[in-house]
Amino acid sequence: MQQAIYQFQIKSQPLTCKAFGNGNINYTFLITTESGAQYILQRINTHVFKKPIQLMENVIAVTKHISTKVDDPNKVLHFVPALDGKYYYRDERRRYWRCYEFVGGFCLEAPETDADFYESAVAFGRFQEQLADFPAACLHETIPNFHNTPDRYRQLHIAMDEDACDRLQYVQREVDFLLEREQEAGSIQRMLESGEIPLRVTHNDTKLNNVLLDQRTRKALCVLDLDTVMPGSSLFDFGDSIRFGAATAPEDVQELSRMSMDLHRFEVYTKGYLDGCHSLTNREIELLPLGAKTITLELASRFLTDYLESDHYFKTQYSDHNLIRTRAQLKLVQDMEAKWDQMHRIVESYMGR
Ligand code: GN1
Ligand code: MG
Repeated sequence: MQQAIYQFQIKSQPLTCKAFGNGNINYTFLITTESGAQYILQRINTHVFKKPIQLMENVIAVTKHISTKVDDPNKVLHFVPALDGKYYYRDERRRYWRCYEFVGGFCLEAPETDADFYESAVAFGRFQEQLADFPAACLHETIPNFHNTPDRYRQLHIAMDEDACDRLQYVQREVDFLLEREQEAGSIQRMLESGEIPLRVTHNDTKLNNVLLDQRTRKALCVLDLDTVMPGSSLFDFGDSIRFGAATAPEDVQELSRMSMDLHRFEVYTKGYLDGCHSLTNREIELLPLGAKTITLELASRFLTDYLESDHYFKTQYSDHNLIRTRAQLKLVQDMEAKWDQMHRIVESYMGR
């Protein structure tokens, strides 16, 4: 049993504790209690989230805002206060914990049906819509420059210059691929800065496995993992869902021939996202394919940076894991490029609706 659970105001005696989910950053446990009530206990990764108290202020503000907009209490997360009333507990080793009620439901690593993927798209679209009137100025920036793609490239350049563990020699092809696309990858950030596309309050980590689906109906209950809710671009929220959920293989597949982008799934998600969120401008809709490509390049450069810096950021299961992830993302980019015109035709059919 993780002792931290006893520091939260849960209503019944904890019985079991199991590692839960597949997050790459935090440490997550499912706690089952005597009464049958279940809780998620999470240890926040403070190497990644340097200001956990501010992070929890964001998460609580966002969930409170959403709870005023939903008809069903299961459609938003309910955080449990610690014994002192705060929404986190700091243990004697200065590790930060939080806890929320778990009402059941499940997350998918890949859509099993189109309907699953459509549901997740509506959930993320709706999330965007629910936060459209959230006062963005109240949000702390939990990870500065999180989806600032030029800044991610800048960090890659630093990692290459330093080459701290002599790994650059193994990744020349991957580096070349990324650098050939550096200009294009920075264009969304530049459009945000010039005001050509709006800055919105976005989720910023819209993987399919961050959506909780109802066990019985398979309808989306709510969106999880609110740590990166910050001002950002809808293009990245859309794009990250495509990168993860419209891919034909997991993000760390070794056999690159298995990795491609499923155009049909791309269309399903486009429809769902725009059904959930009505406020995108035509310019944003037109740029959705670029959102998918940019976020995939950005994550590839983050994985590669982490590989060059000896894997201190993402959890890894074996020594080349971040390199394998990089290659899988680049293969996905390559396939998007091959399908570029078709992706455009799809999104254009949704413009002006
Ligand atoms: C991390 O923890 P998880 O798996 O939901 C990461 C995302 C990446 C993702 C890649 C805070 O998210 O940005 O896209 O891994 N989160 C953070 O799987 O860096
Ligand atoms: Mg997650």
